[in-house]
Amino acid sequence: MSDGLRLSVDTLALFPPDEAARFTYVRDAHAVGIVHFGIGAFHRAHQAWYTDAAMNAGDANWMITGVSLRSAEVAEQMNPQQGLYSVTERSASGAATRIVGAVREVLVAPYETEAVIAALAARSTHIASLTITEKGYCRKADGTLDPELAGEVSVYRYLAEGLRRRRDAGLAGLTLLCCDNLAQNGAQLAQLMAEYLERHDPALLDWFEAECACPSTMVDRIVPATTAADRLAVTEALDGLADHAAVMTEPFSQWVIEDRFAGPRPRWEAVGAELVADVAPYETAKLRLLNGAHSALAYIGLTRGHIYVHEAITDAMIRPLIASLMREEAMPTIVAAPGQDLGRYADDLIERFANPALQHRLIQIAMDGSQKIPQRWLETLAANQAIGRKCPTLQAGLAAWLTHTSGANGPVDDPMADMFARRWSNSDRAEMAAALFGPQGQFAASWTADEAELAVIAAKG
Ligand code: CS2
Repeated sequence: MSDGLRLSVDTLALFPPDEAARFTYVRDAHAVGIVHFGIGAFHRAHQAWYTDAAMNAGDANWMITGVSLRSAEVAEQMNPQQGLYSVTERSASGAATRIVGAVREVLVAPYETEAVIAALAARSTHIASLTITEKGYCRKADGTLDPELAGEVSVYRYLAEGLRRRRDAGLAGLTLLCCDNLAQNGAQLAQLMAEYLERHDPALLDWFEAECACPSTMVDRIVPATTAADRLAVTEALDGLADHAAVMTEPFSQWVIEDRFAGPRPRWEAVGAELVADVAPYETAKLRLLNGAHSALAYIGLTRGHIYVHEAITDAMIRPLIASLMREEAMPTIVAAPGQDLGRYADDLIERFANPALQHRLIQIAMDGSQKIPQRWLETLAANQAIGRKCPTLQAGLAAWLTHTSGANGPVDDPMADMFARRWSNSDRAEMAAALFGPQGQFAASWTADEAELAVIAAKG
């Protein structure tokens, strides 16, 4: 990208304070209230966007310190812009770009460990939120903590040190807010954090359990990876200013949060979030319908030569499969909350997937399948199995995923990629299907296929 004039606090003056185009609060007047791990495009288009709206509506002291766990890329994009970035909502009827001011700075944890811990231990901080993707939680197949993976470089280490410092300083605990697509994500984070502390700092465990809270959340907004062409379009929308941290998204967004915080929180409910007593029905519906359908579109769509979600959903062979996955296989496994209309949700999802302006690549969704499939598909399969019902579409999905793990769609981007490659080098499809979904298989803790199902998964693709 050229080094033309760039979005920053100085160039912001080009935009009159108009809520539609930019935030209107005075950033320097606000303290940091949130430390966020995993400051990728999704966080910027979702939680940071809600928090920005809350401050715009008069809420105070909820600036965000972003933390990257590994790469310096986002820090390099955002820090020269003092954390400013734009969110562009795209649909068939057009695009709207708005500048968000809620992020103060981005720290790169491996190089700025002390600054990360100090941010967690600051008096003004009340929330540590996370979008570190499924693999960031370092879980074994049975959902417990993998102590080796969690050892040195995981999020747990920073959280544990930050919490210890708070306790030692006599400060209040934090709310740890998991915003990743895991089932019962708050309860999982609480359990994994407790397992980590048992090993590394057992004396902190009681304090953690008494003083901190891990509410569950359902987060929803489709955010494709930003491309060079997107950045050029944003430069035009920003009257010639370049935004190296620009994010693209759909107009839709939803955030359902369990209202169980350890301390203060932003008034997110004033800007569209839903604070509820029980997130489970929303979270389960989102994982099994939206994310479940997404993964099926990805693996089946890729095997049929598609590149984008909106192409796959209009494929006359795929569309009815996605409808049946949602309506016949996933929906009957979910007990809706009062007022939650699952049929309408499924219809709306088909429309959202068909948004031609999003350019959402199937290969982006296809990554990390080993981490996603248990809560997106295997829980649905297990629930149906318990009442003796078969799931032909999910079986077709598993067959397509099996094909994907062989490298048929290009390099396999997955923490289990090495294991897949090793096994594929001396196994046929039937052996692979059994190694993954048979009684002794990799995913047996979530769901086990019977002989007939194994044959279907092995035969297709
Ligand atoms: C997608 C999700 O990449 C994926 O696996 O299924 O990121 C999805 O776009 C979001 O969860 C939508 O809220």
